Amino acid sequence: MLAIVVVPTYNERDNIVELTERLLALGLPLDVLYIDDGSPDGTGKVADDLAQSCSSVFVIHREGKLGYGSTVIEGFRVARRYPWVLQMDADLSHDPAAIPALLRAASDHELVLGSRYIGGVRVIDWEIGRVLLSWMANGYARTFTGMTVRDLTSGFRCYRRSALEALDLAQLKANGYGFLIEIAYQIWRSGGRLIEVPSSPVELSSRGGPSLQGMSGGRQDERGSGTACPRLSVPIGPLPSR
Ligand SMILES: Nc1nc2c(ncn2[C@@H]2O[C@H](COP(=O)(O)OP(=O)(O)OP(=O)(O)O)[C@@H](O)[C@H]2O)c(=O)[nH]1
Ligand SMILES: [Mg+2]
Repeated sequence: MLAIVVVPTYNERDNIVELTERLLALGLPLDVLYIDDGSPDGTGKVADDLAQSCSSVFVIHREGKLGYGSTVIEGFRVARRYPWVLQMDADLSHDPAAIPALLRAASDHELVLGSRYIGGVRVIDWEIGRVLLSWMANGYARTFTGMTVRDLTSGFRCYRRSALEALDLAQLKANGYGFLIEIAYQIWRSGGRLIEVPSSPVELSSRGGPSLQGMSGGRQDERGSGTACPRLSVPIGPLPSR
């Protein structure tokens, strides 16, 4: 199995080193793709340094702040060559330790959502008003679309490649939370199977699924940083840069 984690970044200089370490510590054959919109705080340079020292980290630089949705779409274009594409935020609000559960569930689903609403609401540092807004937006979207999953606005997700290939990206209108709902809806409407797993590993599901054993086995990185990087089965090749 081979997956890529698409991470939009804007002013995340203080977070991406820890995020990268936590992703690599999973010991899974994951690539990481940071897409930075010219962050004024120098995130792009930190990401370049990470890519320099670890062959499974890649960076796309864009010149201006083009928004979250546009960034994720850019990531999809590059990432579609991977069987599974994960999407997460850089601000450490999404716990990499939940990724094995997302991948397990993705073996028989087109879209897996890392849900904040399974087993109680789990959000870090959110004011109550925001929790309610998110909760209501999700309720409204479920009523409106007929989908039954609860956290449609979760930006912590795993897509099966076929689902990404089938997306009509030109149809996506929103650039924020709505964009996440639109994608889920497109996948669901075309017959895709959706499922939620807890976005925190605390309550990892014991559901069946393919074993992730054998996916671990970090090795010394070829670029010699000393960082143990997961082994790539298929090289991604050069990425477009802007
Ligand atoms: N490349 C890029 N990344 C962005 C842009 N806007 C936000 N991001 C990133 O997208 C992810 C989600 O953005 P956040 O600002 O955390 O959004 P949020 O979680 O709704 O808001 P917070 O509660 O403030 O964390 C983070 O990794 C951001 O760095 C953008 O315009 N371009
Ligand atoms: Mg955030």
